[in-house]
Formats: sequence, C-alpha cells, structure tokens
Amino acid sequence: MNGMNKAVVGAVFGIALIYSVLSLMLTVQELLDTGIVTLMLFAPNGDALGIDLAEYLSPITGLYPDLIDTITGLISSDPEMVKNISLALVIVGFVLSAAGMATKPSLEVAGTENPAEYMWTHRPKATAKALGAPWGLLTACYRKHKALVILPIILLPLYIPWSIMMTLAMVIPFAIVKGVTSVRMRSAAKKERKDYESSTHYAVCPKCKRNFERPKIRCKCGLELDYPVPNVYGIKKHTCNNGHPIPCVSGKRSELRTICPYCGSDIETREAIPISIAMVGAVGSGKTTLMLASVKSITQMGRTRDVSVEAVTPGISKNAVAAKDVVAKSAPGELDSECMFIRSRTLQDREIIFNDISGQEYEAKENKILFEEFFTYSDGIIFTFDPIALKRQGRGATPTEVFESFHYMYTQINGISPSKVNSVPMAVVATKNDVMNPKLKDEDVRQFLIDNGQNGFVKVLESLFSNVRYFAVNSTGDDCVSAAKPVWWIVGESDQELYKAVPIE
Ligand SMILES: Nc1nc2c(ncn2[C@@H]2O[C@H](COP(=O)(O)OP(=O)(O)OP(=O)(O)O)[C@@H](O)[C@H]2O)c(=O)[nH]1
Ligand SMILES: [Mg+2]
Ligand SMILES: [Zn+2]
Ligand SMILES: [Zn+2]
Repeated sequence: MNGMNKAVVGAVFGIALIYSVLSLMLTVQELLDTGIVTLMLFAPNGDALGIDLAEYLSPITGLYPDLIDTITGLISSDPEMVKNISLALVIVGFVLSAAGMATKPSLEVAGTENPAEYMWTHRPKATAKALGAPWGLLTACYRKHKALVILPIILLPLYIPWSIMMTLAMVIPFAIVKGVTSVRMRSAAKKERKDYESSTHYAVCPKCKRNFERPKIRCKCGLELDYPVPNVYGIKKHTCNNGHPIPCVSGKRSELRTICPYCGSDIETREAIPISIAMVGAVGSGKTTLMLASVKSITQMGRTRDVSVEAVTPGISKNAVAAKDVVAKSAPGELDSECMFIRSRTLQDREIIFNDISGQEYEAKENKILFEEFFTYSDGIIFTFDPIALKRQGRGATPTEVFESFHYMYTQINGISPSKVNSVPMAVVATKNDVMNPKLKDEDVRQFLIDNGQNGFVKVLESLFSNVRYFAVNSTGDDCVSAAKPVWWIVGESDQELYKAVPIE
C-alpha cells in the first residue's frame, strides 16, 4: 500500500478506533465501578463523558449486557470472577471488531485489469469495503474457507455493538476524505485532459503504425500499466502493484518507458505531438534520400535557433544521414516508421514520423498489400518523381501509374469513395534537381509534368487533392536544404508554431 493510501486509511480507521476506544474505556470504567456491563458511548455532555446507550436504545443495546451476563453466569457466580470474565469478554469483542480492520478485504488496493494500486477511497466498492472493515473477520474467514465463516458468526454477539460503533464512527471521516479526493481527482483529470488535447492528442507506434490516444507504460518491475493520468489510481502519482511509484504529472511522465498498447513494442512518445508523413513514389525516385536529406537540413537549421532534433529510429540515425548519398534500395514489404523528436525550450516536444516504403509497392500487381497502417494517419504525403527518368521515358513507373496505385490503396484503406476530394497536403516533388539541366524551379514542376506526358496525372491529382504544392529539390550533397521544403510545408499545414520555430528557406 502506498504512502498516500496508508495516510488515508490511518486517518479514517484511526478516527473510528480512537472514538471506539474512548467508548470502550467508559464501558470498562462503568463495569469496574458497578460490576455491571453497560454499553457506553463517548459523548461528553455536561459533567459526564459519555452516555449510557441502554437509556436510548435499550431493546437493542440491552441484549449485549444480557448476553455477557448469560455467558459469565454459566462460568461462575462469584461476583469478582463475574466482573473479570465480563471485562475479558468486552475487550475480546472490541478486539475482534478492530481486528476486522486489519484483514485483507479492508485494506486491499491492488488493481487487476490495470496492475496499479487503487486509491483506497476509490477502489471498487470502496465505501462498502471501508464501512464493512469492522466486520472484516466475516469476509476474511469466508474467503479462507466457506465453512470457516461459522466462527465469526458465533462470536458475532460479542462484537456487534463495537463493530456498529466503529462503522458509524467511520462514516463521516470516510465521506470527507472520499469527497475531497474526488474533487481533487476530477479537477486534476480535467486539467490533464485539456493539456493533452491541446498538445499531444495521440501517439503513433512506429512498429505496427497504429495510432492510439495513450501508450501503455512498463514499470521497472515489468508490469504493464495504463498510461498514468489522474484517476482512481492516483492523482499525482500511481503505484504499481509491486509498490513502485509512477509519476502522472506531465513533465515527469516523459521519463516513463512507453509501449504500444497493440503490439507491445517499446516505443518513444515523449508526449510529443506527432506529425505523420507518407512517402510515395516509384522505385529510385528518391524517397529515402529525400527523407534523410530533410532530417539533415532540419537538424542543421534547427541548430541556428536552439531547436534540437533527435532521431530515434535507425533508418534516420546520424550514421544513416551521413550515408544518405549512397542509400540502399528500400526493401519491399512492411517497414518500421522512422521517428524523430524535435524539442526546444520554448516548444512542446514534437515528433515527426516518416512512413517510407519501397517504390515496388506502387507497381501494378495483383493482390496488392494495402499498407493499411502507412496511410491511415497521414498529415501529409510526399509524392516524388525522378524528372530525368521521366524526360528520358526510361524504365520505372510514371507518376500516373504510381498515383493510380497509391490512390487505390489510399481510398481502400480509408474507406473513402475514389472520387472524394481530399484535403491532406500533397507535395509533388521533382527530385535530383542537381543533375537536371536546366534546373527546375518549384513553379516549373507542374508544367514540366504536363510537358512530359503527365497531363492526366496533374488533372486527376488536383481533382482529388485540394491542397497540392509542387517542389523541385536535390537531396544529395551538403547543400540539400531544398529537400526539407516539402516536409516543412506539410509541417506548416498542421503546425504553424513548429513551422515558425525552424527557418527552412
Ligand atoms: N543526384 C541525385 N541523386 C539522387 C537524389 N535523390 C536520390 N538520388 C539517388 O537516386 C537513387 C534512388 O534513391 P532512393 O532514395 O533510394 O529512392 P527510393 O525512392 O527510396 O527508392 P526505393 O526505396 O527503391 O523505392 C539513389 O542512388 C540516390 O542516391 C538527388 O537529389 N540527386
Ligand atoms: Mg527507399
Ligand atoms: Zn505497435
Ligand atoms: Zn513496478
């Protein structure tokens, strides 16, 4: 049980116990003075410290002294002896009630679906379990063995009045603690949700590429827990079932080990806002090189503004970027997404995700893999073509063919009609501008396509995508900032703050 729970349980049980102990002391006093069992309730009034319950509730409370009398009568008739036995029975009854509070059902807080400790006041059936604590021996014995419950039932008459008293004494403190906790929890949860919605929204898994609102997290002991937000498991921190603290305050949560709730892969989300970019284009049209060149340029330009870029997947690591001019053909089939984080002192963390697959996947073939995950959550699409190959009418799929293939997958996956106009930013990029002669300017690219037999492509593309922009870039060599332009344009379309933070010109 975590510290916060201990404090709360201590307070609630403590108040009930102190009150009952005071009543017990009065009862014992009365017994020692008069030799008669009289159930006293601590309630200072005038000169007296307590009231004799029998005066108020005699039919019920009268049973208790009667019972004790009967038992002692069976054992002895010596008045002194009777007194001692009565005393022992009263104390035993009290102890049986108090012992109930220490049983498992009264204290258990372990979570089952989410292996984190509940807040004691907010575990399932919290009120019943708390107020039932002085009766805990019944549940504890029943859980051990059904037949065993007979024992606390037989003893029930001895502790009934004490258990009632403790339960009643607990009502107010429990209600207060629960009420206060609920209010704090709700306002913390509301604030957290608002922050999260205004910043992160969701996270993306680079392995299975699904998106989800929150990742799961893995405690150092291996337990997989729900993402910690202020809820019934805690307000400022959660505690795993093995007792390890897990912060749920936004700054501290970025240290947590996050995992994908679908495929269980270790992923990094850092509560960063993700921007997903899909790379589309024929084999050899320069998708992978463009991606790497843009990472290089964004990193370089970021440095001038105190914005740091950290690539976390191997495909866009420092080494991969350094070797960008000799990149290998991307392997066909599913590939992991590439992720990088962008951070600065003034900016909430951002994450840029590239979905780059082999151009072979855009070639016409039967039983196409749809690459569901690659195209479901795109904030933008970069459509590359090699202008030299197009001019020479060399081998490889033309933009028309690639687009047809891509658009088929895209509409199939997103369940949209093939004629629906899409507002996702679409950057059409002529690559390898360094070897073009004459060089293309951004504004020439559209006409270049038309002049090279792609009139149909331009028409169809512009009728299906409402936000199209053309770029001419070169991705090789040291000066490859043009490769970052289409990426940064897409960024700007969904995130002006980040767009302005790094000058890509
Ligand atoms: N000169 C020059 N070469 C480039 C440029 N961009 C890409 N290339 C070269 O073109 C070839 C193909 O580039 P990739 O980036 O692998 O193309 P891709 O679209 O990823 O190809 P697949 O992964 O096979 O689909 C490589 O040899 C690159 O070095 C560029 O801007 N200028
Ligand atoms: Mg590639
Ligand atoms: Zn996953
Ligand atoms: Zn743990």
